Amino acid sequence: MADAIPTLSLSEFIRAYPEHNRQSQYSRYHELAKRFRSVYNREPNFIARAPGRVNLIGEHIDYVGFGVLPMAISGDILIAVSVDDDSSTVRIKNVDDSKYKSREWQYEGDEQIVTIENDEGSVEWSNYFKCGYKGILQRFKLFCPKGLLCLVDGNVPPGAGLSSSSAFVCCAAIAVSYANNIETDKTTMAKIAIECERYIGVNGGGMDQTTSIFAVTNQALYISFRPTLHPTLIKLPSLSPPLTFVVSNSLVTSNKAATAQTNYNLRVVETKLAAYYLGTVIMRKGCDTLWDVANQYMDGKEIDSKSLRELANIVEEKIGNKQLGYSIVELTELLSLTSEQVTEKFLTKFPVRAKTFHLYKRAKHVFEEAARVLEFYSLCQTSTHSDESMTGHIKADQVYSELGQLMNSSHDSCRDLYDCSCVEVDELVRVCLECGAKGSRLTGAGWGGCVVSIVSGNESEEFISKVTEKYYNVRFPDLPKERLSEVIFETLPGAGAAVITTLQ
Ligand code: NG1
Repeated sequence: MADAIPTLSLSEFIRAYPEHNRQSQYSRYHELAKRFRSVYNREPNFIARAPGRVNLIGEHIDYVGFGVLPMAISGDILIAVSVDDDSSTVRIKNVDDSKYKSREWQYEGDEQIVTIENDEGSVEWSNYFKCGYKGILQRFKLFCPKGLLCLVDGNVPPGAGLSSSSAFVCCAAIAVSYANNIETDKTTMAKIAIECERYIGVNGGGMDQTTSIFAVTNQALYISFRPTLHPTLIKLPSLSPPLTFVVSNSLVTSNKAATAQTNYNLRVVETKLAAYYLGTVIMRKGCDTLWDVANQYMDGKEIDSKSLRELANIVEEKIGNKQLGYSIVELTELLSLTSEQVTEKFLTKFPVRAKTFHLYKRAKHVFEEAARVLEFYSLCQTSTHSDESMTGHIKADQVYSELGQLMNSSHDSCRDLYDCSCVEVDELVRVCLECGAKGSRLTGAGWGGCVVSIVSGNESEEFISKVTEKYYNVRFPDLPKERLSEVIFETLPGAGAAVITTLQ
């Protein structure tokens, strides 16, 4: 199949990891297989693999329908699997079995297998696997799925905005489909993963799963979602000095699923309320998403950054910046709906908790952030061939500065308009800029997690040591030195998901 998830031997796949890292990755796969043998007393049939991602720009706009610009990182989830033809029992274990307890279930029909209940404040880890399992069973109508013995190993930090949850869901979906001899293409797999991750209770977008599945080494992705899911591989500008991205973890963990009602899902609702309202005032008919507002505003023509900036101005004109947001009573007046209609239309599918809802700030962020993504994308397209001549240097400075400014404005907007940053992340962004980053911003859902900085390649080592001194040594003086490379690291665009069929 042309666009299927690649199935490769380890020696073919290992080239997808950065060179300095290949030997340790090779050992990691072999170590996983060895653990598998000692845990299950048999050989794994294959290892499924899916990476996390870092979003370069375009935060909280995928679920609204606007394009985003992420790339995969080399951190990933591996699931070693042995297929059991004689039963329908699924066993999953984690190499870190002190933190993630072994789980087992017998297939008895969809409803039984995926009772995905999260306690407030925590999420059962195996639920992410169950999302992928249920997604594949439902989509391909598998009534007699194979039994599976699985061992999971991951090195994407959880709750850090690097998409560990989607890497796990994608990896599980790929493992279950491969084990059941299902042939499918990447787009179908990405759509399944996007939909089934919502079983966890987060009304998420599609950026993470699409990146995990479609990524290609050394290329970032521009992903558009409307009218259809469409990832485009893009080359980052080849500048002199070379451009690098450094990811640094604030070490504030934010559990998106556990806080969904007051954070992530609430933001989705606020953008929907804003879309409905703007639709009624601009087009006389409420819209479902802010992308629909833009699409109708453009009368179906391509949405460009100029029109998105115009829409941000329309937000200024039409929705007052009501500091405290709108209560439900105020919303009923604004939208000319009854409170039952507001509840039914916006607050039922994924319940949220809020006294007031912010329409102005969320809509303004979304339109401006969507414009920034298009501007970043266009800079990447026009500056991939600068040379090392003097004009090349001048151009490189300019490109660095323009990309950096877009990233900085994105962070300011996440902090001030989308309210999805936190004190530590803001401090880390400030420190990164002081230490020489050309631009720096939170990446992923926020409320903690990681920051991504654009750094000139020949300065990245110095940058990392300065940030270590000013952030980690000050806030986390007890952090063991050997953990530093996990919490701050330079990253190149990594490869997407694969199935490793032999360890040769
Ligand atoms: P992370 O960083 O993985 O929590 C989440 C969403 C994305 C996107 C970003 C914000 C999921 C699975 N992931 O990412 O779709 O909306 O937040 O830009 O819902």
